[in-house]
Amino acid sequence: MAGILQRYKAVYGLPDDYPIVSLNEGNTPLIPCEHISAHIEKTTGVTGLKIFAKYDGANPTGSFKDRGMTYAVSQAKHDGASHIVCASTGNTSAAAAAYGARCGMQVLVLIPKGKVALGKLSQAMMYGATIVEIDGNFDEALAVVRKLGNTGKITVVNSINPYRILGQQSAAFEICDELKTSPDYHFIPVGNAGNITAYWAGYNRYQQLGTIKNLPKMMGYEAEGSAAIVRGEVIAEPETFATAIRIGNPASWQQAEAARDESDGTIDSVTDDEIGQAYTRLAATEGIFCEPASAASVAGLIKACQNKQVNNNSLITCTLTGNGLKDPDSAIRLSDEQGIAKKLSLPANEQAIMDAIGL
Ligand code: AN7
Repeated sequence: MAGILQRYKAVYGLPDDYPIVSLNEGNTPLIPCEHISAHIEKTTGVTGLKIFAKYDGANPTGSFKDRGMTYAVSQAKHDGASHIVCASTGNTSAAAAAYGARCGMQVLVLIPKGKVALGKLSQAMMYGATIVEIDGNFDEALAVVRKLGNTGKITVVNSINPYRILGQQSAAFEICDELKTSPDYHFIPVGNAGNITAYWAGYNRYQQLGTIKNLPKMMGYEAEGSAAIVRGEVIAEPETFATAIRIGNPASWQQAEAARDESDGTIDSVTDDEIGQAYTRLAATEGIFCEPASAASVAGLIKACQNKQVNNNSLITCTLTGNGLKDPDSAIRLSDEQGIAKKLSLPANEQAIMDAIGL
């Protein structure tokens, strides 16, 4: 299927000669999660939830960032840019590098040294970006990127670029198109808070167009060690094993608070342990392998049900922002630590294997 700019050309009001740079992003699976629903019913008493995971790890570079990047890079091309730049915890850099490569632009990425998951780093390298590993965190990298943008010689493709947020609205359009209604609650991880801002704008746009009647409550979740919005203060040294959302000064802070307040939703935090439990539960019971940060949405759903913030029989969507293959180190570590993986060392002998698995 065509990418999001082609598919939603009318909603975006794009002219026919707009130079679309696309990898046929979007159109990602909306997967029912009956096992998570049953687990919630059993452990919290909240019953009858219809839960869907919007699995944006199925995008061409493995994360939701492709939705915004197709628009930001197309617009940069439209404007005659030769160079693009971003700061990134990994996924933005992978997407910028891919879309930049596709249209022959020079791509510069600033990443926190040692804190980018292996798959993401391999992507930026393969797509041929110039990679600057800084001795600092994402927030410090973004501060430098803003200054690089101020030179006027290089286009910033972080989510402070409004085309990124516009493109990311398409995930909300797809959800409503498929469900033929809006969800009651939308759960989403929060790092820079660009995506929660985009979904809220997307749902609002669809309501203005008359495609949906009601708006969901926006339920955003930061990692506890990086929970700037929840704590109401910049966190100088954010921490979490979910490195994608290891962000202490979210760029779209105010917009995220507005989405929360206007939708009567919440922005809360989940611990690394809660994220890790949701991460392995999604894989081992639903067959959905997302990256750790993505699981903050489902960890948030479980926490909200424990807190009785969710009504019985609600229609729920959870964004799973990135693909599990992005971060093989976390996958191997947690599946092992939690006893999800059953690794046996046995001779190449069928009887020994049958004995070991009890058949
Ligand atoms: C998998 O790539 O900020 O709240 O530089 O990769 O819109 O920032 C990534 C963010 C959630 C948070 N899940 O989204 C980057 C970057 C995954 C992510 C988020 C990110 P925002």
